[in-house]
Amino acid sequence: MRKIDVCLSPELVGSFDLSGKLVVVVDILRATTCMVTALAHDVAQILPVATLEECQPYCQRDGFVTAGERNGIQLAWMDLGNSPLAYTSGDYAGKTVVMSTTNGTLALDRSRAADQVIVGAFVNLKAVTEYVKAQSRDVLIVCAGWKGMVNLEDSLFAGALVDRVEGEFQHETDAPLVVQLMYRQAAADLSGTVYRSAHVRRLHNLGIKDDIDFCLTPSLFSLIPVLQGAALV
Ligand code: 3SL
Repeated sequence: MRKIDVCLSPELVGSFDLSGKLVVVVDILRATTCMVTALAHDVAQILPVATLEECQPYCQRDGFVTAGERNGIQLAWMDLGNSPLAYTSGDYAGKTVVMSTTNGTLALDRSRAADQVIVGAFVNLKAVTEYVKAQSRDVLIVCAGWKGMVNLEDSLFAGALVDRVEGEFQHETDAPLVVQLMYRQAAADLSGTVYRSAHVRRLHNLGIKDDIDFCLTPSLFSLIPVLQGAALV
């Protein structure tokens, strides 16, 4: 039977053997929701980079858009912050988005040794569930968390995914059961639960409100970003 496990923080990725695995990277608020939304609105590709130094050289380059944040705040030289709503107009169709965020792009960077890396969010949960069920590899869900710490919203997504593939995967450690139990407890009022999280407080303190409900909307898109070389497509 295939196995599934959950890595609750990018700091723990080194404890897992990624070889042969399908890794699902998740940063609900807001990086992976942005990635799904951007590609669903026809950006050509996304180059996720862990550091600002890797991102800045693309500034003002034809065909490129720089995007992201540190501590939730867009850098002055970036074209875009980290709001998924920025992509819904389709204004960036055909562009390459070079994205660097506090946790999400770091989690992706640390997952590169996997057999395949895909991007999950509530906005593509159904598609990710179907993809995970249909393929033959063991699965690791990598939660971006916050600066090395566990967070609520990514753990809840992991729990939702584990719950939906129940019976088809053996749990490799107790982490899948931990997040599944947490998700089942929260499922009746998922957004009410996420609104109690530290990151919602952080975003509210920055005046960011609309992004949160969008990020919690289930299965808006059927697109699954896949890492191919350096780019998400
Ligand atoms: O850490 C990240 O990758 C971001 O998604 C955080 S924020 O929501 O943009 O603050």
